[in-house]
Amino acid sequence: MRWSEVTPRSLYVRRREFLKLGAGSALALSLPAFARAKVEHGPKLAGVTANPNYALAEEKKNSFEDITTYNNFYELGSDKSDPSENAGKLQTRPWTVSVEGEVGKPRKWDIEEILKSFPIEERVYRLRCVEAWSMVIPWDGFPLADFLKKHDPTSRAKYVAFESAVQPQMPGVKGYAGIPFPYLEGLRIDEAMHPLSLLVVGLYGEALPNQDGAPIRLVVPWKYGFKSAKSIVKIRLQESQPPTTWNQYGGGAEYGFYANVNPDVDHPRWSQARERRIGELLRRKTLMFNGYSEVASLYAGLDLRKFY
Ligand SMILES: Nc1nc2c(c(=O)[nH]1)N[C@H]1C(S)=C(S)[C@@H](COP(=O)(O)O)O[C@H]1N2
Ligand SMILES: [Mo]
Repeated sequence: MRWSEVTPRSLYVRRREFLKLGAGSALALSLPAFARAKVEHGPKLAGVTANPNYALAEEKKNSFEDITTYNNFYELGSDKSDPSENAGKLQTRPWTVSVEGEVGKPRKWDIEEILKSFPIEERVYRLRCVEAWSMVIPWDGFPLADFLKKHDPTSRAKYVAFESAVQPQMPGVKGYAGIPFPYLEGLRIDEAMHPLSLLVVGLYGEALPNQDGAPIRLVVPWKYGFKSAKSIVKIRLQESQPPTTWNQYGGGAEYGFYANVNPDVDHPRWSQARERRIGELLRRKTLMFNGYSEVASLYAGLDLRKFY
């Protein structure tokens, strides 16, 4: 096995230090506490109720430390440990989320108004990154559908486009880090309205840490993690399919617009059949739709190889 296949998150975090020590993986594996990056806890969220329909009791949750120190957030850097180390570079107040396009009631929301207007529930979801690692995360948030309906979508609203923040002090947005910014994502309207689609404002009952996409992000658990845009500033309903960052990357040959988790459709450069749950050594099988088979009806009649 290669180092990257047996290396738990904690070793990536302080990998260079381990390499400097010349520690073999056996020694390194016995020292996880030493490897932890310092994690800042956010303020407790008030009035969060656990939604029993999404308790995912059969899965072991990843730790707060896993979820907040092993991240993808290119605006804060491209290594897994960069977002937590650079978390302070994202300014989350004041924060405005603008809802525009094909809606009867466009609106600019201050984040505090959003937090007051929607009851927050806890949902434990699997997250499957397109890079073939995964976690189980207790998110705090509210259905995207509830939020969108407040703006009276018109009959021409066929898609929803999401735009993430770009702030000049974010270290990843300065040069060209491999993808252009702002980070853009999109869903078809029926995907956005599906009860699983969540706007997330916290995890483990605490305000969302910056590295996980504070103050508000999307989580779409049956799709590869890159669909779940972080630190959202704009939501636009529109008639045409929006351009998205990763779908445009590589001329569209690597990452589809739909990007549903599918063990049968490999990425051009690696297999999607299995995944490494962060914190576990052996790979496990990836489940169709990441285990959320209730979304299958959204794609009836679509060739999931062509529209992956
Ligand atoms: N704005 C923005 N959103 C993003 C990303 C990003 O780089 N920028 N990375 C995506 C990817 S590839 C994944 S796997 C998830 C990771 O979320 P997490 O770090 O909270 O686990 O965020 C997604 N959302
Ligand atoms: Mo990802």
